[in-house]
Amino acid sequence: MKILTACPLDCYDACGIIYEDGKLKALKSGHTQGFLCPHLNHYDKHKQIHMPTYKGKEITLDEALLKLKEILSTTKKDEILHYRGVGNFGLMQGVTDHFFATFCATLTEGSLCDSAGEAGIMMGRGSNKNMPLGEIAKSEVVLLWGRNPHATSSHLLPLLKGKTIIVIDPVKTKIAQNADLHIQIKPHGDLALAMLLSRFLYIENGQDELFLNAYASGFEEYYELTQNVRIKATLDTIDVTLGQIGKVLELVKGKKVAIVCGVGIQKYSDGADVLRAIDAFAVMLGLFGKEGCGVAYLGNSKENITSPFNTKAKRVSKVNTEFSNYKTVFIQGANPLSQMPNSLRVKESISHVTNVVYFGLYENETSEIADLVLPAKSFLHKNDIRTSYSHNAMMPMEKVAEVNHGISEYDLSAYLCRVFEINLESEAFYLEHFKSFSVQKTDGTRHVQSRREVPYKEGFDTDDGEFQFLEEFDVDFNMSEKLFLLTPKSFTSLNSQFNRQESVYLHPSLGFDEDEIVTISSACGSARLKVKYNYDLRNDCVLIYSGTKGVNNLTTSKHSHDGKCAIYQKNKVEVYR
Ligand SMILES: Nc1nc2c(c(=O)[nH]1)N[C@H]1C(S)=C(S)[C@@H](COP(=O)(O)OP(=O)(O)OC[C@H]3O[C@@H](n4cnc5c(=O)[nH]c(N)nc54)[C@H](O)[C@@H]3O)O[C@H]1N2
Ligand SMILES: Nc1nc2c(c(=O)[nH]1)N[C@H]1C(S)=C(S)[C@@H](COP(=O)(O)OP(=O)(O)OC[C@H]3O[C@@H](n4cnc5c(=O)[nH]c(N)nc54)[C@H](O)[C@@H]3O)O[C@H]1N2
Ligand code: SF4
Ligand SMILES: [Mo]
Repeated sequence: MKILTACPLDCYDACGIIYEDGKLKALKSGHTQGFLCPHLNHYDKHKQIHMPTYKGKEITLDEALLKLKEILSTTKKDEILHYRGVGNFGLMQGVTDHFFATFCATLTEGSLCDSAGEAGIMMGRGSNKNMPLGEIAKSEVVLLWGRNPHATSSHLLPLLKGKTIIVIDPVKTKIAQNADLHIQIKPHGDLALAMLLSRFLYIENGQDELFLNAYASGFEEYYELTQNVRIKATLDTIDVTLGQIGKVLELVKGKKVAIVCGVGIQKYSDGADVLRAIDAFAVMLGLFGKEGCGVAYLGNSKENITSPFNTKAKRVSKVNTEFSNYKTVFIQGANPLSQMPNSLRVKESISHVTNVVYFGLYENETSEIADLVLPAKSFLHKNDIRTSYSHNAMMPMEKVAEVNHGISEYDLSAYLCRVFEINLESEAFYLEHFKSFSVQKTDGTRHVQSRREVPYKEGFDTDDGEFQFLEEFDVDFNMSEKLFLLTPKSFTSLNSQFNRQESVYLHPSLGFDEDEIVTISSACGSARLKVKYNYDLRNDCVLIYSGTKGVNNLTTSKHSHDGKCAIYQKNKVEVYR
């Protein structure tokens, strides 16, 4: 029997999957194009937790639920924290928020991921409507600005064939190696580069005057602002040449251009300004509201969908959560001991919590320190539905089989709502609620209603319908002798899920031996890792992939200026034997 489902992972592609005879096969139609990535091709090889444990001892699920009830009823409500990540992107995952919010526990806000960039986009455009994959397919030029599609969006690759490719990335990624132009920029040089691109476009009279007069009339003032970027000194600092700027302009002028951005460019205090300045360059080129043109980032996957759950609650930041303020912390779909910034602070803070409850699929640093471990059911064994941040489909995720281990988020919430007398509708009610925000197309697929393939056709969503350019900026070049930390996504893992990396990647010219163990240190802490050579790196960079044990000993728990986002690449580092 064939059952249609979708990959649950936090990934740009949100692939359609067919479950048949115990096997996961990629949907042939649509962007999934018949192939999945290694994570899903080997999904069943990763050992999941089957038995609940309390203080390290296996217990039955019934005993675990009773224990959870006891923990929650003996903790003061303002000493309970619900910390939820996006290990699974299904919309039903939020049902636990309903229980905890109604129970008067504290929830989280902000993000470890994309919210600095999103804040910048919101300030400029008034909303964060994404350029979907289907539109990127129609463009002539694709400018990948800090996005590594071979690792994080492999279904973009077939769409790039035959197009002009420009890459701006401090790493000579696989896509950069085959690009028409690669600017191996110094990390954090993007704000200055985006402003200089707008400035030179204006000097060459290449701006889309018709578009600007209609939707972005502040462009002359913005041009004046860009004049504050000193050309020669800045280009030297960010390691970009005038020739490269000229080449970008030559390749994009008069073309259908998609600027495809990733999260690496906004892992800094001023991450919002970076995306806003890139948007501004796209605005100067008149790239909004037109077919095959636009800026793709992580859109809002829940745009045009209202939550059926009660989500009104006191909230604290996900980035620097003070766990020690709580007696009971319930962690769902996340591995904060590895993935939150400043791991040493996180470990210290969480060590004061009396009851750490971990609700997840895999053993990891967080399950290791948890008092109560509750195994979740995987996406194959529960009903859900998902949307995506890079396309507009709404995809049902039907249960493909029954298993007798683990518990779904809905069943756990139903249990808690029952014992604490909180109202909860049926699972089917909520799934129908989500579905009601979609329309079925003639080919049977569902799309989120009123989400546009080409957003901003009638102008922007700001108060006056016009794009709001940056009005001030602070190019914060950190000129210290220390090295930049790059901490991007690995091909082999999805953050801390699946096959995690164990090395630090360095350019051989830094003078360390391959396979030697080195110490990498920053203002926050240090990590000891084995060296692997990578000739594709600049020699002022140290690369440690997300999910590598110890990488977040090095990162700060400060927030971005806007968007309450983690800023993993803020700290510079040193390496020594
Ligand atoms: N295989 C795999 N896929 C994933 C994930 C995973 O862990 N593994 N994680 C998922 C998640 S949670 C997310 S948020 C997405 C993110 O996916 P991406 O947006 O692709 O994120 P990153 O890998 O962090 O960064 C992409 C590129 O930005 C570059 N970069 C870093 N710093 C800078 C800079 O200062 N300037 C410029 N111009 N470039 C820079 C890096 O070198 C890297 O090549 O991927 C999702 N998909
Ligand atoms: N150094 C560094 N740190 C980073 C990043 C970086 O690039 N570099 N990236 C940041 C980003 S962009 C992100 S999004 C975060 C991600 O950080 P986390 O949200 O902590 O993500 P994962 O490490 O993937 O852990 C997800 C967990 O969800 C659980 N899980 C999976 N499916 C289910 C399910 O159906 N139900 C339940 N209950 N649990 C499930 C799994 O057990 C898994 O351990 O990491 C951030 N941390
Ligand atoms: S590419 Fe992304 S969405 Fe597709 S199967 Fe892999 S992890 Fe899932
Ligand atoms: Mo992310």
